Amino acid sequence: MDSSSTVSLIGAPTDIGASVRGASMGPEAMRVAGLQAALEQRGLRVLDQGNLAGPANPDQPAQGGYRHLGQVIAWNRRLHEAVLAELRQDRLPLLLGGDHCLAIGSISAVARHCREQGRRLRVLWLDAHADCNTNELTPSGNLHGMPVACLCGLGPAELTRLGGGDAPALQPQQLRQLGIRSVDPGEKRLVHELGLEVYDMRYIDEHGMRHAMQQALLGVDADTHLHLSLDLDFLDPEIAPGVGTPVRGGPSYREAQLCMEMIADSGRLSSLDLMELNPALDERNRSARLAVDLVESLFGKSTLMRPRSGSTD
Ligand code: B3U
Ligand code: MN
Ligand code: MN
Repeated sequence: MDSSSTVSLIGAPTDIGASVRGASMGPEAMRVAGLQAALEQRGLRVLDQGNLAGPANPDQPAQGGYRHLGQVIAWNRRLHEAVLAELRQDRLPLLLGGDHCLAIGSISAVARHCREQGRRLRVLWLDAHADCNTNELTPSGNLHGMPVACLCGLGPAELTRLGGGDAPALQPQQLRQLGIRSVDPGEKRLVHELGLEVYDMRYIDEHGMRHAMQQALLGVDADTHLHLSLDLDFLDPEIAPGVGTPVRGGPSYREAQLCMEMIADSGRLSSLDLMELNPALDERNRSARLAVDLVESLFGKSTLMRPRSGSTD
């Protein structure tokens, strides 16, 4: 990612995978908070591709352990195509969610592009939740609690095979989860079975964000495509109240900034999901403004003292 790069904003205004309504308004709230101008300030070119269209939210109960599966498939298919088109034009896709079920479309497109280009992929998943349920394990049927399992091949074929072919989009070893503090009992077993590398809040409390991020970024090199999937409920709800499923005890403002700065310092960020902003629950758009603030750090608006490149200690 250099300063001549182009970022493409893709809005996906839906809350189809959640039970708390309102994430559908997320894309517009981030635009109102000045996302485009902030990126341009960082020297990036920005193309706002507008919002995708898709089925409305019928607010139905779960069937076979899934709520709104048909609609979730329709949204993710469109998103997969849209993200892939941007990657093929050498642009950095920035998904404006929308609930986190949309990461299935976004990350499956990134994984497909990396496979086609022979590039390594590392996915950082920042979230209060592990998002690793299946239709059998889920307490809610909400698909925003299942994208990690789907991306690893566990889920309905229409979602696990979005990019064509029959391999899952991701190998569990390509993922790193940070900030996790709410996991359902069956989901916990699956996280262990898959062998996911998780830096939960306990780890961050004991070892610090700096060490957790150093671990999460280990092995990222010049050939690595780094994807960040940022669920805004990763952040402590005291600083980011505008989310549908807040969980107390998340990273502070300073911890979140450090996390973004370390991603920026890696120089490898190549695609990004900004998910689960719920303006209906926000206070005067402050969570959206915080998201923009963090995005600025992700793209290098940093402190004066930068670590020497290559130094990791
Ligand atoms: N694990 C719960 C809650 C949840 C997951 N992701 C969000 N909420 N945002 C579930 O319903 O799967
Ligand atoms: Mn999530
Ligand atoms: Mn979450």
